Amino acid sequence: MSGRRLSLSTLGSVPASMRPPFDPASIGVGIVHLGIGAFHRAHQATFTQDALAVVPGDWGICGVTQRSGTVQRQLSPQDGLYSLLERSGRATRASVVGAVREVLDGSADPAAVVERIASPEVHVVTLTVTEKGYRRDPATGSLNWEDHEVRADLAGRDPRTPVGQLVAGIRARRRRGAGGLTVVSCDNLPDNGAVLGHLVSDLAERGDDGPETLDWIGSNVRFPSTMVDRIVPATTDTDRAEASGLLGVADEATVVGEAFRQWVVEDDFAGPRPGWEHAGVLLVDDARPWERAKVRLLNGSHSTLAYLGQLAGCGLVADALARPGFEAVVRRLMSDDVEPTLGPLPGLDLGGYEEQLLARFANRALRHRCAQIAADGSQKLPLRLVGTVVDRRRQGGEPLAALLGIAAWMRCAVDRCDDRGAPLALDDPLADAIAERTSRAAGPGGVVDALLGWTAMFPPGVADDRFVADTLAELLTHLRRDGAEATARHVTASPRRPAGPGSPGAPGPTPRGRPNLRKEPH
Ligand code: NAI
Ligand code: CS2
Repeated sequence: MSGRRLSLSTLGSVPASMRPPFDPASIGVGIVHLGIGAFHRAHQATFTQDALAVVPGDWGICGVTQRSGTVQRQLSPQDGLYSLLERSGRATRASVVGAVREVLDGSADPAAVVERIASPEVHVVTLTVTEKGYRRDPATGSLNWEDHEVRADLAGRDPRTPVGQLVAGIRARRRRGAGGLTVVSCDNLPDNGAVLGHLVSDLAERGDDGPETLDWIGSNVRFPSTMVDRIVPATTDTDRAEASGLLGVADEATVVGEAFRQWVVEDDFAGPRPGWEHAGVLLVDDARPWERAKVRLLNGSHSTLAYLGQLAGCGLVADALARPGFEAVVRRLMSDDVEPTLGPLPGLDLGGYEEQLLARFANRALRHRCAQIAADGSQKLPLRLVGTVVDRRRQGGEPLAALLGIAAWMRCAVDRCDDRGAPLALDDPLADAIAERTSRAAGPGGVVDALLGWTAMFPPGVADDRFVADTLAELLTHLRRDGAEATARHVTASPRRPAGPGSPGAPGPTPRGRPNLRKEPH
């Protein structure tokens, strides 16, 4: 390879079948994306590219990195161009995406981000800033006003938090008469549109022109909820080398994904939008049932596999799925624990969807690491597993598989070692708080009580449910003594409680419950 790099000037040397279906230089910016990480480039940007192939328009994307200049250094020398490597089994398909037209470094130049959001040519802002990027207090649903970045934005600096950037850009739009705006969260958060709208309104209200800005938001800004899905592992140097070989020019910004992708968006826009429906995007009245099903079935299973897999010494989630007993845990999680908590999903074949999920997890070509999925557990588990436990207990159920996923997280987060005693890193914004809360805990019961009483992860009342507390302590004891595979067998050999949706009785403070775990002779 000549050492040349992918760019508008070298795009002509890339195999024609891999090039974008339009001239990237011909499209103006109409979208700002906050959090231009791997997932945006493999998901929303590809849907936008495909929509532009059918309905041309100025829907180029201005991507904003939030915490480092790495992605800007990867994309800007390439005129925003990058390749997507779709991996399924032994086949890899490369294509160049030309929808990203500009990349800003939000930490180095926050004023430029605000200016872009405020420009009248921009009609849509999308976000993938990770669950932690919203800096939300789970106990109140509002911003975490103690967060040092939120406080710094409130003190009047050029904003560096996504919510701060949105509020500053919306304020400027109002002052300039730049027209309405649609803000689309594409993070794995149930009811992500309403969550983000609440945070934006909370912060806007605290400004000098709070009432006027709130009124303007109410009439001119929309926050549709979405469900987003495509498994996109972090890119490796091996991926970059493979992409460069396939393209014939160096690509520093390639991303990897499975062939499967799905995007469900509420049809609630303040103004114009790309013709996403022409790319297969589902525009619906209410995305919440879709997001709940996806976050609880896919992401709840993903996290459970990731933690059990880490304890069992598995590097890849595909390896974890192949470990004896782990697939049975995931199947029980989906069928017994999650399904009864899902509302009606007209037209969705749940059984087929679940089988498809298992096949997607088994796609070893993605090389999706357990450690990546296991990261940020304090932010992910409340949405992926704790909600399932709370709802199942309200129905009188015994969600053992979901509780095993939580217990496996506790083992990873607190003991920080696997079943062979090898160290496990804890990549979590609340790692210090977890250590602080559990450092003096006496035994598994002490660890469980210390964590269940932590409203940053567990809603009030969960700690009062002795079945939950006792089962978690029992599972943590098993995990420490017998390891992940043996504990998985315990759970899947335990009797299944048929209590279904609508069973009477909220859990409330129940008498000291005994977990329904079959005891194996030691
Ligand atoms: P990534 O690490 O490639 O990108 C994360 C982006 O979020 C970066 O731009 C980073 O600057 C920004 N960010 C991280 N922490 C932040 C904070 N505290 N404040 C503001 N910005 C912050 O990760 P990737 O793969 O792009 O995933 C991002 C999000 O997309 C996930 O957290 C999830 O919500 C969603 N998603 C990811 C999928 C995947 O398979 N990777 C699939 C479905 C949804
Ligand atoms: C994964 C998700 O890293 C993780 O937490 O569970 O990013 C998962 O790959 C996506 O939600 C799939 O759509």
